[in-house]
Amino acid sequence: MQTTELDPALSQALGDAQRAGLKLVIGNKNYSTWSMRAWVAMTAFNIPFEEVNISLKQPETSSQILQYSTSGRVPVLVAGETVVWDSLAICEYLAEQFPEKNMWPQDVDDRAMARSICAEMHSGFGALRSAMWMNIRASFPGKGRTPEAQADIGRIGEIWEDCLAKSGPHDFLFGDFTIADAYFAPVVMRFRTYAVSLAPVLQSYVDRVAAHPAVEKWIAGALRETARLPALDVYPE
Ligand SMILES: N[C@@H](CCC(=O)N[C@@H](CS)C(=O)NCC(=O)O)C(=O)O
Repeated sequence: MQTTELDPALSQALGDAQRAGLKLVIGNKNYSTWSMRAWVAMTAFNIPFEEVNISLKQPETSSQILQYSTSGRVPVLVAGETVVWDSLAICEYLAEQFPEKNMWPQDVDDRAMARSICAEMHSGFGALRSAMWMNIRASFPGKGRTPEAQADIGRIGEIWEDCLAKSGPHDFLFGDFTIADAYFAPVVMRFRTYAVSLAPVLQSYVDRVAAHPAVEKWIAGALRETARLPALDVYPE
């Protein structure tokens, strides 16, 4: 297990994180979608935190995670005495702790929609998740297109189109970047890895999310990782 820093302004960031008392425990950046959501949200909104990396699927993974949370899963946010597990609970906690950051959309209807699509992502899209797992370093063009995964892709396209029709074709789902975009960032990674062909308005959203500085930082971290999960690095024939 190692504790790493966020960016080159290391001591400043780490000092801020220690003062804020926030620690985010995450899995491998290349593979861990739930970790990515919380990390991208915190990074995009400039919330300082100390990062704790745990390599998934190792003999010691479970005991390492259990040091932070009895859930046995990452991400985990440790905020002083408070432990918050589950990516959605973490995002809600942060939105409440940092109201000035507007992590959710400001408009009440948009906020309801943003929460709905995050909840749908959180509880659904199982076919996409299992047939088209996240592997940022890999390239699996055309793989994983089971009928059920195709249906999930169609539904995600419908959600994004709906949001972008209201916010604008050059925007994030609700205008400025929000938790909802962080929530769909791992889907964006999958669409790139599996070369999903999309309508231009959706493709440009994918490109925009991938180019967001917080997402770029996560991708760079995934590319730097040396841990490999062989079962996820090759797509079975
Ligand atoms: N619903 C949870 C899912 C968390 C989850 O399944 N995390 C996976 C990694 S992405 C995990 O911790 N797996 C434990 C393991 O592989 O030992 C969330 O939103 O945080």
